[in-house]
Amino acid sequence: MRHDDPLLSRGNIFRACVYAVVFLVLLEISISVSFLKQGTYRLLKSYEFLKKWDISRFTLILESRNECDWMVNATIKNLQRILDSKCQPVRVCSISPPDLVGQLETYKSAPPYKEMIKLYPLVKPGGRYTPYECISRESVAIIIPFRDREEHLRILLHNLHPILQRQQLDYGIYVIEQTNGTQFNRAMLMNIGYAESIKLYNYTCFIFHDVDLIPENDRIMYDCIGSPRHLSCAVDKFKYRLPYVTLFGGVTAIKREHFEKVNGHSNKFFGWGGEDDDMFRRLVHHGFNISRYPMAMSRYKMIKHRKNAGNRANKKRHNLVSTGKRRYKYDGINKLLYSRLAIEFRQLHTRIIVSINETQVMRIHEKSN
Ligand code: UD2
Ligand code: MN
Repeated sequence: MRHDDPLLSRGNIFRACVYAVVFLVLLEISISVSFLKQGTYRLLKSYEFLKKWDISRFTLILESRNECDWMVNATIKNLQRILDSKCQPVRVCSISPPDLVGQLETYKSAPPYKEMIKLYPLVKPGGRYTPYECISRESVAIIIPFRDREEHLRILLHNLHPILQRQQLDYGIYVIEQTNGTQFNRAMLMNIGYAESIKLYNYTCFIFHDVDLIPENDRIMYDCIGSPRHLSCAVDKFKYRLPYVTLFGGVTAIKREHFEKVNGHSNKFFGWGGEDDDMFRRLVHHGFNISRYPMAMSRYKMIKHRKNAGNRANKKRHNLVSTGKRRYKYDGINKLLYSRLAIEFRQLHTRIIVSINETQVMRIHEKSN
């Protein structure tokens, strides 16, 4: 070995040491950065997951720790479901949701709102609900024409919310209340429900729902896949038989585009009767087939009631129905004249209070004819 070998000079050995140290430091830094990155990545992923899941539900779980057992149990059950889905990408909801039970014992009474609110903690103000375990195929507005039937409404809400949640629907419940002083106009209230609800959310499906009809089976899907559907075929009041084939009263489901194509319901029917027959004819006139579930399944209970004083049988109804075709184009959602007096986002429904001036409404349509 030669002592003057330039490769082994002190300077070179020193430099090699320095390079080695620098190399090790850089290696260390890059490893930590990559760990950090993974950590951040994981953090971001879990944040995204929480965001998808909806932070408010998470908060709800934390808050509910101090609440009664049922609330904790309900939220734990929901949490379990999410874990069961193994945090996989959220999928589209099935057309046959897994939690349906079929024939139901209906609730014939309901607790006061203060109590009922606690039973449905996942319903957001305004009666809105969106499933977290899957993405709904459509968004559904339940429209309830209403006046002076508070108890019926409470019972209906108590029955509907759990069913709609099991059906995994992205839904909102809208109660359209007509002020006193004029004859009740069910069909026009349903048109108003359509017009007001689409201002609030992009609904693609409408369920028009009498306040006194309670579904007896949760397989009666409140969606609009396919043609317009008459849901309340078998009502206990009519001995579970269809009084006549073209009946379209009670509860109906209509896709937004179909509803718009027929210009909605007529606005001309003040008082009881005829408006449902007019809608049936409208739909058929525009080429739609009306579908129904089997009679054994689409069963409803009607809460017992008398005819309301503000909803006297409409003497003009037969004439209006037989001449309806002339008005379809002018009499509907394209000519809606009403005043919205209030909109209230209550815990289990949105209440929209409107006044309708019969003389003005009838006059508009005369001019258009
Ligand atoms: C039948 C129809 C209904 C409608 C009506 C004629 C069925 C099952 N039902 O119901 O859809 O065609 O005949 O107009 O075929 N309402 C109030 N307050 C009132 C009056 C009516 O909230 O003062 C609302 C409420 O949602 C009620 C609906 O309008 O369920 C129909 O009125 P009804 O229940 O008095 O009439 P009914 O049972 O003969
Ligand atoms: Mn009724």
